[in-house]
Amino acid sequence: MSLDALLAGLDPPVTSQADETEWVWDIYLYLAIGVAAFIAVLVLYVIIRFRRRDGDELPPQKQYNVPVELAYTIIPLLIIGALFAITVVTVQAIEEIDDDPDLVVEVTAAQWQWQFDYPDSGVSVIGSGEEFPELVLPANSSVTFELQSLDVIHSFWITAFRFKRDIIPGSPGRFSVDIEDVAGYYPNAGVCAEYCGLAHGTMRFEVRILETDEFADWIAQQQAEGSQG
Ligand SMILES: [Cu+2]
Repeated sequence: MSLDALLAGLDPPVTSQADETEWVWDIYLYLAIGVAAFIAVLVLYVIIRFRRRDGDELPPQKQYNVPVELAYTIIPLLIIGALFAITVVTVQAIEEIDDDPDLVVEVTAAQWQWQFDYPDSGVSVIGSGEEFPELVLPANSSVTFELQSLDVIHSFWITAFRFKRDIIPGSPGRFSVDIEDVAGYYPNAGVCAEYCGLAHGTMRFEVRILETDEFADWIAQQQAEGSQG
């Protein structure tokens, strides 16, 4: 896990897309640390080396220094160009939609609750009162999420996906992820990340990632409970 994720106490990434996002984030982070350290060293050097001494005149004054100016123009341009290219390539990869995923989950957001529908199996999960709904997903699978809002703008955010997407009423959205071999329970993973009214802060959900056969059992159990009710 990267340094910033460690500091922020985030769940580790659970999708290959999240790994890519975190990889890009780490490049920015460590480059920024490197540049800041380099500048700090230069500033300290100048402060000490050229500090005013008793009786000193001003040091020799120069108007320009072509090699230095070229260096501090070209090097940052190269860095920014590289970051731009890395970002564009990664964003395009992350935005790729899987039209034939292992699982489709329809996410419906409304003030102030989440509903998760599994259209292939007719299963539906919705939160009730104080209880957060649980989004159950199979490990080692591709999942496409279809997002819609019934009222205002919400934002579907699973921190372990390192990804969030606004859900705008009247404008359904989609995104795909490849979930890795990361079966586990992530109780604080799901959040609405767009202020959507009074109870926005309680608009959360839990995430549980199950092994393939456990997921099939869970679906069967939900179907049985659904047909009883
Ligand atoms: Cu919301």
